[in-house]
Amino acid sequence: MLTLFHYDRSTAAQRVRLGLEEKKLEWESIIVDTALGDASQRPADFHKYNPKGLIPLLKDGDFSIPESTLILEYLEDAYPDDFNLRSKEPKEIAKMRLWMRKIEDGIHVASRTIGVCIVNRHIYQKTDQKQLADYYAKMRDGVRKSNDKINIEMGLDSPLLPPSIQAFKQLFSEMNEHLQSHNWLAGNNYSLADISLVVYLTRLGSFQMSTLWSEMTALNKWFEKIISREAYKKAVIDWGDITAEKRRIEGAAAFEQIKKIWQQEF
Ligand SMILES: N[C@@H](CCC(=O)N[C@@H](CS)C(=O)NCC(=O)O)C(=O)O
Repeated sequence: MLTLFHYDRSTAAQRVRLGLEEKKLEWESIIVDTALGDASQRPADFHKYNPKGLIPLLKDGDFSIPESTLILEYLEDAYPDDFNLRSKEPKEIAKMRLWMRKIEDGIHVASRTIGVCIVNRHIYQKTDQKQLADYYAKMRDGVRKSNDKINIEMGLDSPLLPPSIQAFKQLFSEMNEHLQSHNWLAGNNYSLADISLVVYLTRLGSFQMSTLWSEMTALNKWFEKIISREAYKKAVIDWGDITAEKRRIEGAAAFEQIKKIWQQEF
């Protein structure tokens, strides 16, 4: 039996749920939602399976694996007979992994920076400060912790915000250019690359930012194609986002400043 430790709005969890739903695999859900600054949500032995203490974490019987992109590859290897999200063609696999690599090369960290600067900082300011101190004491990734500290203190004036916005502008532009002459990111087939990156359009869109890339027609067509799939409904829409309202309000308030950064040449 597959068990996924996750929570509604996590982009990393969304991509794993997309993989599970596209492959129509049965899985059990266990919610571990520390993102509001509550470390007590983690099961006692969680760090044994994921030293970073983050979700998603997948269990397949007595085997456990963290890291969303590795979980997706594991599902392709372990369940090859179900709907295929990875080509058998070495060159297409390499192209797929190059797109996915961008996530760990900065995009996921940039997404957290944008989230903390726009909305989480307001949430954390209202959180019980003892609970929040415990959350940060238990955060094992020192870079994540110091980035959060800067972003909570400085919000939209954080020096980490402009390069994070620019990282997305660059990514979306590259995707748009590629998609002008290809149906999917890895070439001919819908793949792990598509489901891994689509979640960031959803995330930045939740901050009311999508007009920034409204002219990127190929990217938007690709997005529409994915969000109309049944798996996207099940994996993303149906799970929802308990912070959606806050994202919408704080995103709208931050829009002019974000737009200025987006329009700067770097
Ligand atoms: N590289 C990891 C990143 C995982 C990650 O950042 N997880 C976030 C949610 S997207 C998390 O657990 N957040 C909880 C917290 O911030 O306390 C992956 O791709 O799985």
